[in-house]
Amino acid sequence: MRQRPLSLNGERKHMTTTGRGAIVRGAGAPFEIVELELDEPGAGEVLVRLVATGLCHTDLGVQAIGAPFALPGVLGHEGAGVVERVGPGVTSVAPGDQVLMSFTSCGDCAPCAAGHPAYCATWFPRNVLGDVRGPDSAATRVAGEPVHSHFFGQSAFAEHSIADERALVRVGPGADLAVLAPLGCGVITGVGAMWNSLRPGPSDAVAVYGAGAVGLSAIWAAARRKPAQLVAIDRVAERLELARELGATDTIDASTEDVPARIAELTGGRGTTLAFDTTASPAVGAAAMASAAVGGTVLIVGVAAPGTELPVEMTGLLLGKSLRGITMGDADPQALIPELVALHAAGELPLERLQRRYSLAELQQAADDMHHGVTVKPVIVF
Ligand code: CXF
Ligand code: ZN
Repeated sequence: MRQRPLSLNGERKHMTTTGRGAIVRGAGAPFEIVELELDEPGAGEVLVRLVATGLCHTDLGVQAIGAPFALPGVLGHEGAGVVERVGPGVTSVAPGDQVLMSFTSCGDCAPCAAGHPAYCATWFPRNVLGDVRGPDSAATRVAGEPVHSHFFGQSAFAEHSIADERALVRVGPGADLAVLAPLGCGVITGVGAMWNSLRPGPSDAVAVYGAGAVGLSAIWAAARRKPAQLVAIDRVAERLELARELGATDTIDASTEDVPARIAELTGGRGTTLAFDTTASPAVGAAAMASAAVGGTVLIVGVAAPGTELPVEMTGLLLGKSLRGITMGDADPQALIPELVALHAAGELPLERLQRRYSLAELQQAADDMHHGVTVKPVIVF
């Protein structure tokens, strides 16, 4: 990292921070490592030196289609690092603090006030569109040209980030940031689904469709509530093995087994009282509804293409079934992330089991490995 004063008329005005980062130039383009020029943190912003950033399928989805976040831009939204400088009005963190980065929110609207920042009235523009500063005051440039930033209030595939204060969660000086980085999105999304929404109890038969980072986090979280049954469904044997390690009582390999028939068999014909579908597949969502018990609930988290419809058999709903969706585990990062950090420190959250580490230069390889199921959760370590 280098910092040089920008001077006008010989007078020192402000610093530009430079360092390596990954940009995607357009839809379908690979991650490209370039020198980024970062502005000073503005009001409510924080300059963070990244230590690690996890990859999430949302990064790859934007890379593939170049939307809704505009390209060229800097993706990455599971950052972890150390605060270098804070902008005007920042009170919750100070230089030297270790922070995990999650999603941002306004803090003022009714959902934020009620403790549901994932349903912030301005969630989509602040997190998915980014660029909260407006076109004339870009936080990040490449060779003097603005590139889009503030993805999830952070754009963390870079050695430095101008982050939104509300995207940051302070953690203790001893916290291992490289291990904890994925808490910011994937882990809270899965854990929050179980602890904030489905809330399984001892009589529940729970199914989790898809054993990626979100599904496995959900299985771990559900297991702590000790449901009667906890069934993991995936097409990759190693992921089903991990699911068992994290507490699944049963597994179904969807590449070789008849999933509805196995669920019926495992639940004695009752079906699942609670199901969590991470696959973003309409067919899987519909099958989860068909396999739900009388009065059962299916919770959808996967991000499908806009306009995608989920076909639900209407008479099934008359059996008291419910279908709902969730964003970011309906979590308040300031509450849930410290709780998970403490559980990890106590040896109860084996995050390391899901991860493989890569350098920034290996980011495209990490993305390809996640896409092909080589690793559940790649983490870039700077
Ligand atoms: C998603 C959740 C739904 C909208 C876009 C982002 N979460 C995390 O990657
Ligand atoms: Zn994500």
